[in-house]
Amino acid sequence: MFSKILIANRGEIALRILRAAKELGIRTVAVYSESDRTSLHTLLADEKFCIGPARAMDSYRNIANILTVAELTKADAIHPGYGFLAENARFAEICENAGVTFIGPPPSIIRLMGDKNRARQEMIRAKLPVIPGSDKILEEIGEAKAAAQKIGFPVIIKAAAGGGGKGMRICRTPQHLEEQFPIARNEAKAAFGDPSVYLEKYLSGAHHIEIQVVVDKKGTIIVFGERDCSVQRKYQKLIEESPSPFVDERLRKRMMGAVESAVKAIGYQNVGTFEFLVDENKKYYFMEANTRIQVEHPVTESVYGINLVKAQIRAAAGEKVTFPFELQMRGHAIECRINAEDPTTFIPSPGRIDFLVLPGGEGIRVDSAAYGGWVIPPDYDSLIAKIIAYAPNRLLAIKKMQTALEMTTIVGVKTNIPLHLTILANSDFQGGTYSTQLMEKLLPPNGTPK
Ligand code: MV4
Repeated sequence: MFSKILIANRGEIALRILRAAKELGIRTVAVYSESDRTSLHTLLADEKFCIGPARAMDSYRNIANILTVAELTKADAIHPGYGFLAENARFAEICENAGVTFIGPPPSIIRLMGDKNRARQEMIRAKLPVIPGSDKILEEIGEAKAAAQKIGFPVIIKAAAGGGGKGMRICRTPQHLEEQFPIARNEAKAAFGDPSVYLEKYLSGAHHIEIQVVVDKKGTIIVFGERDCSVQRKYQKLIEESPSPFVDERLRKRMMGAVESAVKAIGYQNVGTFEFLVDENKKYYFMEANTRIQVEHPVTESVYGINLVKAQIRAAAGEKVTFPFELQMRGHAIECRINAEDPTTFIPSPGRIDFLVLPGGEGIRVDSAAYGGWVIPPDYDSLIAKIIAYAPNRLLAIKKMQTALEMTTIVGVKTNIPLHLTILANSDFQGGTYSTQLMEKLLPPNGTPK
């Protein structure tokens, strides 16, 4: 096992990783930017180093500075968390070359899955169903129109270097595609330094279902039951739950089996998430794989009673990942992402938290690095807390979440708690019959919540 790990992240996930390391008896090194001097992860780590100015490019994405700290502190490993350098294959490679273990999959796997079009082709080879698509990068509009004609409208343009929804555009007609195609390429070039885009058939009213895996270096493959992430706004997940109210035992087993085949086919290692769309007929299609620990991992931890970050660290250290009980999904977990933002305009609301009361009690977990008096810097994402409710069944979990949100008091910054309460009270959400269309129904363009 490692003696010391460097946490190359900030906020709630840095604290989450710090706790896991401490439980495993591993010393921790925090790195922080100039705007994070008073952040909790730096205050609680064994050692801490400022790695640069607020701008992520100069600090949390600054490979040279992070590796300098790793060498200085003789850290055995680096945990990248999510975002920042978590899916940077070059960073993983540089870590390994410097003799520091990158806590994640090998660079080749990160690179493969980072190219969303290549990942699709690889999954076709592994015999997974994928969404009908162009199956190649489209360079010019003629090619794109021909591909769309074959696929059938509506289609969705996706950036090969993207993922997580960035640079995606839905096109309902050839005219629409003609207009959006150059914009999408420019956007992809600006956002990812790569204009490559491809097409997929756009499946409306589907369910966004993802499957978590943990693979150790001894050949153990652990596939977990699903998370439902259909509640998204502008491709930002808002609420996740496990199990999915839409997935039955038969579908779960089929999807878990498909992911196990995929893991074997590509030699996947460490933690990962395979994202699928599932249509009304319960047909599932691979979309993309994420080679990191995800924001929503706690819902899986809750229903399985395990610690995925500890499992991830053990896997990276070469240990066999085992649990002292039989793995089975029990009860129901829901996570709400609390963002410091205006609940109707979605404009970020950084600033000082004047007063903070977070919920607690049986079945409530809060993953947050926020505290009263903390000044939320404007430089990073607006996630300030994840509230996870766990109960014996879905209705009890919803009720527990509603109670927790009502008892949460955040003074000084605006939050999306009112939006969460609107979603939780919605009859499609409560009935478990919602799909990826829920937020469009709930928030008509430029309108106020229904
Ligand atoms: C799609 C899709 C429908 N068809 N791809 C969103 C995040 C990213 N990881 C993939 N996403 C989607 N990809 C095809 N071919 C639907 C989504 C999607 C979604 C779309 C609109 C509104 C809400 C959504 C919630 C989850 C997934």
